[in-house]
Amino acid sequence: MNNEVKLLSMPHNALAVPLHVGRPNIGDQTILMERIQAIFDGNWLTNDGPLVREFEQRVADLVGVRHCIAMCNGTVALEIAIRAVGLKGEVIVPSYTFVATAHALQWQEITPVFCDVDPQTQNLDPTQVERLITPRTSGIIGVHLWGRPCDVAALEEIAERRNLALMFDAAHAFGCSHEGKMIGSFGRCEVFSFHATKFVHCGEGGAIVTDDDELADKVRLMRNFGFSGYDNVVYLGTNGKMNELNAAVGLSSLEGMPQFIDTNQRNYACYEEAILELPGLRLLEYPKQERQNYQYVVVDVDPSICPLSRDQLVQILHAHNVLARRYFFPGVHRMEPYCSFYPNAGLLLPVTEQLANRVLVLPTGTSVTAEDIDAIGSIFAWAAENAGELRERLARTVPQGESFDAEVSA
Ligand code: T4K
Repeated sequence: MNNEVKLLSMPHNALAVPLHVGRPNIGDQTILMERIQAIFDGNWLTNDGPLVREFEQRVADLVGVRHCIAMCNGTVALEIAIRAVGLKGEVIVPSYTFVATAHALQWQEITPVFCDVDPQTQNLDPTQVERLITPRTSGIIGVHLWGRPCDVAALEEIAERRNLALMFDAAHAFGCSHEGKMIGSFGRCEVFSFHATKFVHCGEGGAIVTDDDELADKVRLMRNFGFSGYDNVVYLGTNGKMNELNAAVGLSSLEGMPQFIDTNQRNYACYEEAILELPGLRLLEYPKQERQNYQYVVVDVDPSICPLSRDQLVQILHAHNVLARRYFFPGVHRMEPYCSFYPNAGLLLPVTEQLANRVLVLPTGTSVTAEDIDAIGSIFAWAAENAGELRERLARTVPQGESFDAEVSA
């Protein structure tokens, strides 16, 4: 760690153990171990095994759809969904998302067309979507960022009127609802990620959920090389299968959901207090009337009020072992290969650019306690009191906007 960054620490209040964003929520480990033992006793490790089927059934029941097809991860699930839905040419996606949303298209030589987001919802702005449609556009992929729903009705209306396919990247939104209906049940299909950092996880995993029987059949074939029976390949396919070990982790995680939600909600309430210590911080709200997983504690740092910039604050937090993240900085349009394709894309994405530069995500989940958040509140208070000196020290370290990950994690 750079000396100037070290000097940012309050002498007494660094967290003893680093607090990560995305520390996995672990379910009941005794039951998990029993399941793992049963996998080896049964000698069936992958290829549509009994635990994968059980996991699929439980996810489908929870979401209220006819089909859940479990996959090895969310990115492959997106790739398969995109191919099965028949997307080609250009597809409209947000840039304010994790890079996998765009990569899943580009990987198949489909052009992601980046659309700006609405500043309130942080999700695709339907008005902007409409403007980006060209004769090459085949579809729209909305992302329910942080588990907060897209404007589904507006996107459905556009898709229907312009004859486009609509699907959703619901990587963050497992266990969340929109207008009383579970996320996972909208569009042609939706895709979940069950990565270790997600609210419910399999270690690595993903799934496509849909009510479309034909699409579900196609996706099942594509997930397993296109095999229909022992020797018959009827489709171009890949290996997208979830294995039994990941399904075992997923089942325990599903069973832990009530506890994970309670903890996340408690942590969120603690953060509501903690952020008051530093002016200009605002927590992204979750609609109270809907089901939510509260997996992301997202903070907007208003540069006109906060005495420290988002990046300065992240550096200070890291110096205290609070490993806040700049999700999703710098915006997918500023990453390769997209920044080489569209060097001026930022001009068309003012809201994305603004969010990417002022949002930070704080640690939550079952490994974060109310006391930890109390300590984070004290760091905010201390930062508010010492903002002038901290700004000066930080100016001597890393120029703003550049990556400081290596320094703070060293
Ligand atoms: N669409 C969207 C909107 C997504 O957000 C994602 C994934 C996808 C699609 C693709 O789904 P997957 O193919 O991943 O299933 C992380 C996750 O790897 C990624 O799944 C997630 N989104 C993204 C938002 O976050 P990184 O590069 O930030 O991960 P990393 O390695 O820095 O880990 C994040 C934090 O979690 C670290 O602070 C450490 C902690 N962690 C992580 C792991 C894996 C642990 O404490 N334990 C662990 O086992 O992408």
